[in-house]
Amino acid sequence: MRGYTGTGAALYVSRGVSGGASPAAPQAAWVVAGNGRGEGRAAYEPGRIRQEEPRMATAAPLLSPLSQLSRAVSDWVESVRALTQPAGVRWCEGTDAESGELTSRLIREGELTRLNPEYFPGCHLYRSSPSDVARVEHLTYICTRSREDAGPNNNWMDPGEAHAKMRELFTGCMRGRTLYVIPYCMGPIDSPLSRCGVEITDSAYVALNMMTMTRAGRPALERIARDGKFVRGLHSIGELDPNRRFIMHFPEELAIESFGSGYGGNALLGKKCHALRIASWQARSEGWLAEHMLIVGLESPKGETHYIACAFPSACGKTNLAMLIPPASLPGWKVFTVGDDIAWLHPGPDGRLWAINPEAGYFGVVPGTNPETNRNAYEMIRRDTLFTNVALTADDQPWWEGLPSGVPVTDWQGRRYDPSRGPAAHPNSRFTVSAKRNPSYSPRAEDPRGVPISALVFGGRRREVAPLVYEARDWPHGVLVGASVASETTAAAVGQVGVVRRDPMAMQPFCGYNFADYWRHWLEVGAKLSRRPKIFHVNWFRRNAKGKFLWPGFGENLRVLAWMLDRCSGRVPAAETGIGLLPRPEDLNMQGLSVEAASLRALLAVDPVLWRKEMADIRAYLEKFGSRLPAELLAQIETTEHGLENLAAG
Ligand code: GTP
Ligand code: SPV
Ligand code: MN
Repeated sequence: MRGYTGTGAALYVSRGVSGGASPAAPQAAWVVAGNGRGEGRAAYEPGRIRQEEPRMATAAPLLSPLSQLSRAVSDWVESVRALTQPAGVRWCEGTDAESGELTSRLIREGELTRLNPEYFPGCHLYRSSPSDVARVEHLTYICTRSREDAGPNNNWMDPGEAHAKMRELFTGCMRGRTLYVIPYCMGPIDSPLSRCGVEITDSAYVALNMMTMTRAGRPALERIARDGKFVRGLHSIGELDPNRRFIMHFPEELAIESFGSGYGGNALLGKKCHALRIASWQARSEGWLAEHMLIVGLESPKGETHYIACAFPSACGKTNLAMLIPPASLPGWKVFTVGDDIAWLHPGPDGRLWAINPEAGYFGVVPGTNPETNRNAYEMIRRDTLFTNVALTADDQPWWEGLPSGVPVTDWQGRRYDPSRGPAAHPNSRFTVSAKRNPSYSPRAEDPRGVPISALVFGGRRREVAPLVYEARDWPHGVLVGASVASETTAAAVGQVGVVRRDPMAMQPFCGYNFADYWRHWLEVGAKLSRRPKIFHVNWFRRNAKGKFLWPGFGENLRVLAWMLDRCSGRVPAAETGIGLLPRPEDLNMQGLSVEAASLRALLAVDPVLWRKEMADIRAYLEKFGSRLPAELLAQIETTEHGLENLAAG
């Protein structure tokens, strides 16, 4: 198909190029940036909540062509066109009609399969290349002038060398293909906390995903034209050859170059590449935090609402916690999702931390989703959802491990299902769906100010050591707790599954700079806040000797969150242990839940022997960061070690 650059240009009413007309959005929270034409300068009106992002009218011919909105963007597109030599260029408007058109095209070309329209209306299946099913951390690089700025936590390459390598791969790589230009905004389109980017890709599947996952299209490009600043993300699927695959980040240039994968975080550049790796770098210089966190609102039976943000590593329960359904035995609680994967946290003028979700959709783990674990998620993905790498039943319904019914006949690779070849759905199979399909979507998710955060929660997937929940002594100790997160690896990244590794703040794969500098930045942000959130650590994944989970998880996790809110409001005391503050058993609401007393004891125990070993391991890990490691973290380790000695003695 030919792109539509230039076609019918005579019909458009040109408003000229306004790129770079106004300075970047101001940092002071809540002030809505002007648009360079004297409009929209008003300060944020409290109480006014946008339910809908502005969608462009369908009368496209009356609007200027996208290619004329921003000179900086069109110059870049032109240079990429010359390099990659596509058959056509298509600028994405971001309308539903356009998504429909892309979908039809992918169906025609045999890339998408329409799922049973009776049970799954508007749903489709995409099968990725079998060697392209997850993020590739070993092929992901941070390219900064100084190697130390990337830190021991990242793969590093010299920017000149990386550009040269990528240039070679990108040369002529889009011949015979369409080049899609996707302008996008991460965050509510009118929020001063949002940031924009443009992804160029030769994958219609990636374009389709980006249109669900971000606020993509004309409004984003209009904002870029006003801001004059955007992240450049260049992506090509190349030949999908794992040996010619690289995900390169140039934080100093606000640029991303990704080649050879069409999957998730490797290819949807607004997500991990921009909203975490590049944004974390920007956030450090601008005084905020870009984190791998869900954001959820909890309304208690008394009508008190608190927002919390939680960082768990990939495939460790963020989407599920963000969409939690309160158990029947905890009547009166309501839960609202603001975000399920990424949070941008800004110190507000009131001394609190305010969060926006930069994303507009969910790219969620499919296996395990069922009416028992999460009815909302299960219902959400029954319509207008793009499935990647699930299995099929005989009547073209999607199927995955963890469903209570249905029989898979075709596996995720499109072969006749044979259990001896492994699971029917890939363990990292995903759904892409608009956040607006979520029955518990918070109206505050569109609030340009974001939401105020009462508690930050770190967590990991650990069969042992880490108790169900504990509270950090204070912010600096909370930074140590975050920096010490360890978790079993999952199918979200290529590599061995189930191996415990350090994953500080759940950001090991995503921090765009040296962790030592990042922890220092965390300490500094905390010092600036006058109303700091409390910091907690949770572990829903403790197991007994037989390998069975000790805690029921999912909706029942609300009991733990309720205790945190009691702590935030100063309603209950807590038990001092060496590692932090634990609930007294009587303060966890266990009404209507049967967990054996021995299990609960194990869940709330701090074993001094295991923990001394754990602290030695944490110390050894942190010391790898050398002299850049903030001394405050070492001091916090010492305090904890001391506390553990006393615990052993006591
Ligand atoms: P990413 O999208 O990769 O960042 O994952 P995520 O952190 O959003 O994880 P998600 O909520 O999708 O859960 C991943 C897997 O863990 C799924 O198979 C869930 O069913 C399972 N899971 C989530 N929450 C719990 C829990 O509380 N207990 C147990 N046992 N399993 C859980
Ligand atoms: C994760 O791995 O943390 C994800 C999926 O959320 S991906 O978009 O592939 O990064
Ligand atoms: Mn994630």
